[in-house]
Amino acid sequence: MEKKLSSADYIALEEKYGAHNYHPLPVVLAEGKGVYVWDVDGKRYYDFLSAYSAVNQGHCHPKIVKALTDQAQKLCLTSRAFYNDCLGPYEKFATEFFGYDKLLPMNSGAEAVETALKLARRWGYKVKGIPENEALIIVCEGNFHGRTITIVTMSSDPDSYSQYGPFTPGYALKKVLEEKGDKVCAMIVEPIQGEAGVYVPSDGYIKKCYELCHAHNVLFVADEVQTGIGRTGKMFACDHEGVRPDMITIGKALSGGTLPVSAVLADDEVMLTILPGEHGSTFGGFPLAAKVAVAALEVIRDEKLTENAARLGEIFREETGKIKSPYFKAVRGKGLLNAVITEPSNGIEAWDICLKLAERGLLAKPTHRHIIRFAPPLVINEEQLREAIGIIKDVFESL
Ligand code: IF1
Repeated sequence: MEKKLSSADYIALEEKYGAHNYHPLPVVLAEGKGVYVWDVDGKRYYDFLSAYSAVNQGHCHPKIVKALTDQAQKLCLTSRAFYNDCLGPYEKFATEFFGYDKLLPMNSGAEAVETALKLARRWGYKVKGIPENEALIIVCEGNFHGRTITIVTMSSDPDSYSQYGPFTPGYALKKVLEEKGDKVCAMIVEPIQGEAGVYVPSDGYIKKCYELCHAHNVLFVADEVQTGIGRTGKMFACDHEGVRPDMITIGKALSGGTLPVSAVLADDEVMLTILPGEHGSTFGGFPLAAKVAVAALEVIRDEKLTENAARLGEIFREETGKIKSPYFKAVRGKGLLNAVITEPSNGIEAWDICLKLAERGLLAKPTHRHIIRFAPPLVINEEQLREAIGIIKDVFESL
């Protein structure tokens, strides 16, 4: 019988054998179900991170797990060298579900974003007629779109890009549109900046960007890897402003947190600028992903998780907004993507507050020194939400 390892043992293993590219909270999880996760000692927590919005459908959703395990016994991976009986039906389901002509399947969110950047440049050269190698892409201050070298080239956060140069040329901020609009192929934006600290843009900002882009024949690309699939109380965060982007990147909850499954959605004019053999990935859209993604989207639809996020998000912001504590500054967000802005002082930072929340059975993580993101699975019910809000209030008011 193997000796039962303690939390400290597991942490030591990662410390010794794993790259130190994260600084996790000292909690070692072993099980997850719905809104709850359990650590190796059996302690239960509310999961208010949802793996950065990948677990919208709740941990180990039975319908999604069944789709995964059923398909895993039949056929996992064919590569795109051949057709299979899962990808076409998934692409049909998802393009009708989201209202786009086509879907290009990838794995991680970063790969979906890279694919969107390639599609945008390809469209720029082949459709807009930008001279080869001169296409520009507009990005926003404070963006987070992933961690590949091209993507961190666009970042304005030194933690993301420093000492990873030389960088991929061709990215500029919004202000360049007027001066060099003829060379700009696209603008890419997170409708709500997650990593930057759940920055909800002012009403009309997304629509204004969309209109500005279209005034200069520039593609408006929304990165909804984190905000999409019901998280903000609409299917896409762009839906809050009635904007239908020319391209959307999705990921995370597209698999309900079971596998890395991402995709780019676009209409034919953009999507068909990439010809057979000009882009791809070994696992992109593989049968397991195709079946899991359909099940994950059916859960969002059938359990009305988007509507639940809208209703419970209002309660979350209203109730946490009543917190009386010198360490509590504000709460902001949309749907169930929210963040509390703390007032670090007396040596107490967001990290310390998250440690106290964990002691009280609620997991959340700071996005910066002073911002704590709260994003539970969208399957949470009002009773669970109110209990969690009670924990948050108690912790802040007892600091
Ligand atoms: C980490 C952040 C969130 C994303 C948006 C693309 C991607 C992400 C809007 C890339 C990924 C993840 C990455 C993960 C933590 C998490 C994160 F803190 F890093 F920034 F959510 F805010 N577009 N976000 O949010 O998708 O390649 O990761 O599948 O790197 O620790 P990915």
